[in-house]
Amino acid sequence: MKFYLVIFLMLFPVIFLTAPATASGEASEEFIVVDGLYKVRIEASQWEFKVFDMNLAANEGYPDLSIVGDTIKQEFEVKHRVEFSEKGANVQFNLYSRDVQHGFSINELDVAVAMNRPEPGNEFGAATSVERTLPNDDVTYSSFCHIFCGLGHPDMKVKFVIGEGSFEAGPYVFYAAILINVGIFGMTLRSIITKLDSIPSE
Ligand SMILES: [Cu+2]
Repeated sequence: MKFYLVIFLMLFPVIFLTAPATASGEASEEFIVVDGLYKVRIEASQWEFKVFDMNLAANEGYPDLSIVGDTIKQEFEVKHRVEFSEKGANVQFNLYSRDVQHGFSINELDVAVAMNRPEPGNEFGAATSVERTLPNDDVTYSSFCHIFCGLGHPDMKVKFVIGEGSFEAGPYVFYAAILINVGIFGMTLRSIITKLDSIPSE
């Protein structure tokens, strides 16, 4: 009994941290291309970029996401990682801020755009947009906010995977870290059980 209790207590934070990430109902990461053009809506707020597939939304009957409620909009939302499987296509970024001034940069595409702060009473600032041609390579680009917007500013990042994307060390580092943690967990568990065994049971 003690044994299972210890295991449960130690696994609790792991289960708790992992569950929301796997259970979220976000749209697919792969965006839809229409006539060689990806249309991306980005809403910046402190401190994240919300990314919406405008082509998918238009297909589903929502051509203007500015007038659509957050609940419906979530169906077209992707966070952190977007896939453009068609290399060499064009991409149009439509950028909106929901609070302070933010920036949107992709170094490799020569994009560095400032987003407008909303006027009092408005939900979004005036749109800024930029259009670029994607490369014909399998490559992954990172976008980030380049205008300091407060505490969480460094966390404002989205990855754009073009074609197959470039090699990413991230997942390997992640699994290596899990292996190390499992090792530490095993050793800790062993010493806890040894200690528990030395306590006389009721
Ligand atoms: Cu920022």
